[in-house]
Amino acid sequence: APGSEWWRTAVIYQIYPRSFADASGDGIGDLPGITARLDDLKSLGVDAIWLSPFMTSPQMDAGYDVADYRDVDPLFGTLADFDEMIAEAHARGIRLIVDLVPNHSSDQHVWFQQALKAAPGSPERARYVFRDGRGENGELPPNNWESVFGGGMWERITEADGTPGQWYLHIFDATQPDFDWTNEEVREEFRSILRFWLDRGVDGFRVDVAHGMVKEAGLPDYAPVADADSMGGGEESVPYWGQDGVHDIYRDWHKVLAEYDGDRALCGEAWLPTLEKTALWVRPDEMHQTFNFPYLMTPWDAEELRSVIRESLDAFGAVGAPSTWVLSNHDVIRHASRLALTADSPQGEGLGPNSAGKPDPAIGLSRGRAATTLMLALPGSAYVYQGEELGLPEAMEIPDEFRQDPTWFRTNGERYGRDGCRVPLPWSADAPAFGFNDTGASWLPQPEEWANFARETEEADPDSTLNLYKTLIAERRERSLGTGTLVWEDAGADAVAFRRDDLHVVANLGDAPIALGDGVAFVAQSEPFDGTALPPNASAWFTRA
Ligand code: TEU
Repeated sequence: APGSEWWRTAVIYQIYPRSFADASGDGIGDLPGITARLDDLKSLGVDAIWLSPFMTSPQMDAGYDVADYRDVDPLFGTLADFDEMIAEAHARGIRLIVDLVPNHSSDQHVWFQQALKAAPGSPERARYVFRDGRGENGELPPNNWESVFGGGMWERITEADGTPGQWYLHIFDATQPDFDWTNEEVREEFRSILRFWLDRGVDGFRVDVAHGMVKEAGLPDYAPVADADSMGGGEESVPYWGQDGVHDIYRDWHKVLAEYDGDRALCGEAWLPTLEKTALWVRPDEMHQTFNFPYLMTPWDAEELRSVIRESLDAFGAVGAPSTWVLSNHDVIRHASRLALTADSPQGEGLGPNSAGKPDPAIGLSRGRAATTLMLALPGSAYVYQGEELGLPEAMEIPDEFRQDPTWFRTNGERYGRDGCRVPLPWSADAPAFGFNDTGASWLPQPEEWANFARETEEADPDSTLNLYKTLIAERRERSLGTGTLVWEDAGADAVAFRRDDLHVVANLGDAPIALGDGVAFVAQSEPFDGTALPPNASAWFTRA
């Protein structure tokens, strides 16, 4: 039976568990910490939670390196804690989708440990991508691919590891060996893992690196073009991204989810260069939605923003899928900082305490609020990353000794890495670790000025970012803005302006105020302003008498 298709309009809140709330007091967030804060998410008004990895892991990439797909890492709690968390979320009408990491496992996964010891050509090795090297003695890697995290994409097995000689493939860190998704045993194992969590009541999965699971046959050499960004080389085809074979896997998974109550969703994480390619992920028998990264990547520019919104609605609409909207996540510079950078990649290259690209915090916060005010008026589903509802900026002065992102290590600090968007949340201004726990421990140091962004402080301030998000989410629900279409309006070259029934939405991306005309009754303003001239770096929702 068809379900409610709740994901089509949902506001989905991403929890990065190590940094959300820490009930145990060890400085790392956990599942009981989440359970204790569910009322705060209820009052924010979100429909669902996407929970980043919590499964058993040596944490070499913050849990995106899973050693056991059927258990909770002791850092975060137990399966019983998980069951309690999901029951309490459901009791509040909040759905839960969990992060699934199928492209690669941890090198500590029992299958990989067996593969290391097994012989070349064995069924154990066939679950991963093992190859002989090139050169006279196989001393050169099988091809020239470079890891997304920096350095090579291959590691050679030594005597100490197991049966020496061959190389294994890892798109990310060396501790994250890629599975071979042409292997039926791998496919069967993941169907079983899906069912394990579906049986526990999860409402769906966010599928990590959905675009990387299948590699081009023969693993041909490929070097990204010089100006390639993280989307993988622009328009050209990349032998490890977006290969046709991935679609079979999604069709297969779609069927597994449909065995349940028709209300479970797959959301693919696919960094693809165009919206047309992105929309192929969500054909009717594949994923239910996919992150709109072209939208996230759009700089603070009215014309570019108008066209990415138009193209998103067209591309997803053509396959009958909702568009998604996303501005921040645990891999990119928080949008309250990113939107004030002149030109940069969203992933921290060129950032850092002494970087010339250091954003102006006040402009960043204004633009961040304006961008969200625009986003939450769009039809489709929207993702909110923990802390953006507080207006948190990127933490840009993390001392080296605290850093944990493998990109920092693999590039010898050349890439500033993603730790700056992963700092534990501030809940109360005056408590130890700003109320993240009651011991004061914190795996990354929290900037002092975060006292001003504490949840409790913002609760009490009607003009806070938190109260703006609450208003926007409540009005969005009330007015059913998640469904339907938008009508474009003309408010000048520097504006993004449209109408949703009688609600007018205008964002000002220029340097001069925009006159909104007569009879304006505001429903929401990204920041308070007098009169009916919309200042630069602000957005508003209003009706007209
Ligand atoms: O990210 C996949 C990905 O391709 C990028 O976002 C990547 O993190 C970035 O280019 C690195 O600079 C997913 C997860 O979201 C990320 O946290 C994991 O590290 C990665 O997969 C590996 O599992």
